[in-house]
Amino acid sequence: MRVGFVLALVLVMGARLGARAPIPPASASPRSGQSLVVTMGEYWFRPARLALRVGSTVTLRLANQGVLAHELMVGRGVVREASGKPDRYREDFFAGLRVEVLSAVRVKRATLGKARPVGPLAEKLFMHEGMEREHPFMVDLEPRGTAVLRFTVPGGRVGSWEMGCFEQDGAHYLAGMKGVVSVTP
Ligand SMILES: [Cu+2]
Repeated sequence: MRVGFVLALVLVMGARLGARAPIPPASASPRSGQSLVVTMGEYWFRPARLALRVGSTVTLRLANQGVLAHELMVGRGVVREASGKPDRYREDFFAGLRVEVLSAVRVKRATLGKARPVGPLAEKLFMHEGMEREHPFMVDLEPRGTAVLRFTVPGGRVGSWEMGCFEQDGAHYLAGMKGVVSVTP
């Protein structure tokens, strides 16, 4: 009786799993892809901690749910202007990375830095910032703006990074709009 019940339960669960999630192709391993959603508002990132794995292809969905424009930069070492206002990161997480732009809606501004854009949407998004190589990779979204980026995490990025928004002359950063991006092997 009990065995029959367990068997029935397994069958029901199996049927559900089968209906919801098609079996991935053989080439896809659990480590190969990460899908992350990061929302932004006054003055936060949610979640405020991201965990990335070396070698994984990350699909990052950014959404501005605030009433002000917000940006995402990921780096290390805050660069301050002469006035002392935080402006950007010295070391850019995205430098040298291929970044594919899968979608971009209500983008206020975007800088490519030393990242390499992939696809027609990326070329369009970064077209006006072609010469601004000193600035880190950055995507700044208007309220209700969204962007979907895809990149693969290289081995040299292991360690702790920071994500931050430096909008309004660094005021957002000073108000606490930052988070931790940890990269594990
Ligand atoms: Cu902000």
